[in-house]
Amino acid sequence: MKKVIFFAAVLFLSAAGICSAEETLLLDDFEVTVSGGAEGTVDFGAGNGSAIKVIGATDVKNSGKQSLKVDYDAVAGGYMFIARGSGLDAKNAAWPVKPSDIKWEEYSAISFYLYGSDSKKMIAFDIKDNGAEIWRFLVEDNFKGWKKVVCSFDKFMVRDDWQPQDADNNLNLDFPIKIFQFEPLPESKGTLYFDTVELIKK
Ligand SMILES: [Ca+2]
Ligand SMILES: [Ca+2]
Repeated sequence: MKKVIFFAAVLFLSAAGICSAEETLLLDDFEVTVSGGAEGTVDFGAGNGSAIKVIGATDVKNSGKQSLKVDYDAVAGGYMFIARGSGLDAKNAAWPVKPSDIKWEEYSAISFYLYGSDSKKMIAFDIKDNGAEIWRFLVEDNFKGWKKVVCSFDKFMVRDDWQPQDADNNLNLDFPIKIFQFEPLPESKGTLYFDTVELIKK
């Protein structure tokens, strides 16, 4: 009997160890009434022939009550964006947690859940740093259903195709990060869901 209890205790402790091995901070769960435009809760749009529709989906979600559902048509030469964070054109698109309240030095990665469609197309995940410089992490949609995509800060590449006019362009990822955005890249068309954006402790 003692042996059984011992093994049970070992199992419990190792399970607890696995759980605490990855500490996370929930940055955004998309638990908002999704709207676009100047008063929007999500800053999204498309141009040069590409089109996008963004809504909250309660039927397909990873955490909370809903995810972000993105119907998109990304054509050659077109662009699109689905962004949340501080300082966006959409006034109500800030994360539930303030960027300046986060101890960024304690985290090594940002992650999100993607509900893939196995389209074999690429999706860009961009972050905007404290100097307005945009950094990019690329993900291939090569699976079906939910998957956690972990983007280590040291794996982001500075965007060389476009930067905002006020970007510091110092090739340094300056914290706090203020904004993240998704962009399904051309040419592709379909439906994706995003949920549960987190920071992962070192
Ligand atoms: Ca959610
Ligand atoms: Ca910078």
